[in-house]
Amino acid sequence: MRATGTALLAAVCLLSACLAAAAAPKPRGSGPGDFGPPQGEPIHAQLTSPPFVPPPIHRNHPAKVIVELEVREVQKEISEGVTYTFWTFGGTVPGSFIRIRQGDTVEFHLKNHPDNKMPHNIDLHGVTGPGGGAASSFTAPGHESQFSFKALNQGIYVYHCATAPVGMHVGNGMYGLMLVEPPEGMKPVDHEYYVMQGDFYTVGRYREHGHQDFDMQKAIDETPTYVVFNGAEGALVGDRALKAKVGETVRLFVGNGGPNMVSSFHVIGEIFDRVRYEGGVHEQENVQTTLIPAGGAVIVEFHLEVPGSYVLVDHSIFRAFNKGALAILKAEGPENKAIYSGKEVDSVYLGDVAANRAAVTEARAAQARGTLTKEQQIKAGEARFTGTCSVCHQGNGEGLPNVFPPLARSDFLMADKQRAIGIVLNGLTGMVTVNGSDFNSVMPPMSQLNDDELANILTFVRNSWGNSGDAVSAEEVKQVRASTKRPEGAAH
Ligand code: HEC
Ligand SMILES: [Cu+2]
Repeated sequence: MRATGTALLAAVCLLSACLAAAAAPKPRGSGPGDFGPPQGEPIHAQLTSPPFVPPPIHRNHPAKVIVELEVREVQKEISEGVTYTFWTFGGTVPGSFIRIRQGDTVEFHLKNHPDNKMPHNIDLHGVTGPGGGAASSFTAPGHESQFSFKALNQGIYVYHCATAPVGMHVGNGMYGLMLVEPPEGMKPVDHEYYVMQGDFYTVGRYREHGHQDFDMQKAIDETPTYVVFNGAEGALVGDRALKAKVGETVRLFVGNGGPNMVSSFHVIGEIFDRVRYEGGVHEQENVQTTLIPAGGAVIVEFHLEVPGSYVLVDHSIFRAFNKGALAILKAEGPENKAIYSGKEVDSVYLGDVAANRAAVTEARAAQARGTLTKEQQIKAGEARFTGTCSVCHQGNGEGLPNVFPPLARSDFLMADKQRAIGIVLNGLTGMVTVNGSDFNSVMPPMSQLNDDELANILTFVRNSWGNSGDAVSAEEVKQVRASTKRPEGAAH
């Protein structure tokens, strides 16, 4: 009985879906579209590196489009002072953006640079055919493969390497996006940008300096060290932030390379006017957070009403603040107090991500050379103090009466260097007396900071606002970390 009821219900639903589909005009370019053989001279596709997107296509006929993509294995920074060997399509993570028109015939050339160590291939999700091109494009270092396909379906499609071990090739950054425009083109907007999330697995901890290798076990366990946009923590902040002006419309092509994580993509302070979820032709409106599966992509559009920093995050929020999944879109222009009263979001949300990276970079380079000075540590420490400690102890180190003790001219802080290191690593609870006032509150352990960060922060704190003391070295922090116990649940 039950089964019959379900079947009946399904039949009714199917029927109503059919009716609805018949009533609604089908968007042009939806469904497979073969508009005949390519016309005119072959066109060489203009590919772009992220976050840029090739210009819109103004063509009213199908063409033969030649795409040349070169695989390169490159060493780059994944985070400040942390290098990683990325395997890339075109030298960047994500790979070069490909833009074609529905019905185009693509002659695809995959080149594997002779300096590379690995064979590679490409599976384009926008290709109709076995493996999305994978079998036809297997290419050894120093070789080139060629295959052709007709782009039957419009949409935004992920491409990725599919050479075994597939997870490792994808996990090293081998993915990108291909846009197949509908024949009538896309609605013009003021800015189009290309953003793609990916998760990375390194042997060392988050922000552990030096060169880091791929960690297969972490990848299998799906415990990423980094989750980032465009291949590196901070790839789209500061000078490299996406830019727009108040009054303009922005279209983001957002992909998720994975290999493992699903993205809860959100822009802090914006509402997506339109989302082509899953990259399909249907639009959802007024969306706060959109899900992007691994190996999937979306197109989001919004209009900028007020100036400020809009923060792109994976709203699985530890990834944003502790693994790097954070980017900035900076909108400039006049305030509109009727819509928003104003005040920067930067200090509220960004913390040490907005830190003065130059100071941090300089200190790290000096340390590598063995010439790190106290002054360099102070500058780098100040950058990290902001947003890490300042939320409680305040930017001027004065704390808040009865709640957060002062660090400025703190007798307690300056009395014992080892103890101060231990407090930051392991937290502090119970009664403390600072400059004659009692505090009985809780400071959480901050052991997620690495030895250099902690050493620089404490060097800054012990030499600011009237304090003066010697420098704290990363070695000292390392020793305290090894010889003390952190509370249950704290980072190591
Ligand atoms: C979430 C709030 C919070 C954050 C963030 C925080 N602290 Fe604290 N801190 C406290 C509280 C509360 C106490 C006092 C704990 C108690 O009453 O036992 C304290 C105590 C201290 C003390 C000892 C007392 C003093 O004033 O000398 C030091 C040193 C200190 N913190 C340094 C830091 C540093 C450095 C950072 C950043 C790495 C930091 N704290 C981040 C809340 C915080
Ligand atoms: Cu590969």
